[in-house]
Amino acid sequence: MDMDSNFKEQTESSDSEKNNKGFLASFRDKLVKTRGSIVGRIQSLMKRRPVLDKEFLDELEAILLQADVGIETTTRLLSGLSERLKQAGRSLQEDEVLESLKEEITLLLGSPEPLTEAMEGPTVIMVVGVNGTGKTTTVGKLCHKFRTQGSEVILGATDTFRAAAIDQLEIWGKRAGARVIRHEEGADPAAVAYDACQAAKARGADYVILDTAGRLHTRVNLMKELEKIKRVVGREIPGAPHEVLLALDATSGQNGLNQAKVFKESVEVTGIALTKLDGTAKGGIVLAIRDTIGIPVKLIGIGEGIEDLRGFNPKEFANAVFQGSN
Ligand SMILES: Nc1nc2c(ncn2[C@@H]2O[C@H](COP(=O)(O)OP(=O)(O)OP(=O)(O)O)[C@@H](O)[C@H]2O)c(=O)[nH]1
Ligand SMILES: [Mg+2]
Repeated sequence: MDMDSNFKEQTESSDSEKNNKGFLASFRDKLVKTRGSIVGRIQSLMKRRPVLDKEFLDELEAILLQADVGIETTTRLLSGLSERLKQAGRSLQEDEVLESLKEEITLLLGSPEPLTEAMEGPTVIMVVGVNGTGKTTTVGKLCHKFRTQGSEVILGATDTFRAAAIDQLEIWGKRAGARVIRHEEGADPAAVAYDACQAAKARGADYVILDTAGRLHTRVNLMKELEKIKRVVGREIPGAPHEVLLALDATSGQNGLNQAKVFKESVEVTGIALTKLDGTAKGGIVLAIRDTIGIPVKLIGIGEGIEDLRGFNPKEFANAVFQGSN
């Protein structure tokens, strides 16, 4: 099964969300902290000020800034709402406010962006990011997702910096049912990537997912290593890597945005896997990333379990956080 149908499935599930309350409810539960922060506070603001007026916008601004939405994005959201207020020529009521916010947020986040797939041969996905952001976990979850769709996956243990990293990937490979290509600790990561591509071609695998190191002696070394892996896989498989996913910890706020800028400049990140969204009361980073960095959020991690990965769907996200406002 190809990757398009994988993500189409998720998009469809959001389109038919009325028939899919269970899925959305569990999604909302996972996002309870995000909601507790932005939406909980917006809802309590609306109870106090049930109309969208100037004072409402001032208070909303403070809430968004505190939730890591960032100044640029907050300004854009507020000007969108002010515009609506002007056009209406009157104060807006609670349901109109919610609807407007949902629409503005969906607009800001754009359309869902599926993972890019190879025209033919295996699709190569590199997962990059600083240490501890959730790279290996994301690789494991993504592998499981593909496996449950009947795809053949090869994992590459290109984080050779620590032996434990290789073993950790091996465990995920066993859980998800995928072969792990590994070398010794300290081996050349590009050689592991090369072998993973060879193995994928030999077995006719659908995907190669590479787990990369988050920490090296210096950032320059790390970026050089990632560039070398990219070059090597590009020689082995046309168009590879098809995705360079940056694992970004949703709890890292402004720091996360800075990481995204650095990685974007060095290794041409094609998408963000935003991890630990379940563990933050500041989900505003979702809005800030898209708006200020311009890289689409493609996946979100909402827990430590193998199933806790979703394709990111802006409309679904807006609906989930604005619970009860369909
Ligand atoms: N709650 C929660 N925890 C997560 C999520 N994703 C990863 N984690 C946890 O974050 C920790 C670090 O995850 P790893 O996958 O090892 O991170 P990494 O980027 O590979 O780390 P290094 O290889 O050391 O750079 C682990 O305890 C994971 O269980 C998520 O979406 N939600
Ligand atoms: Mg790791």
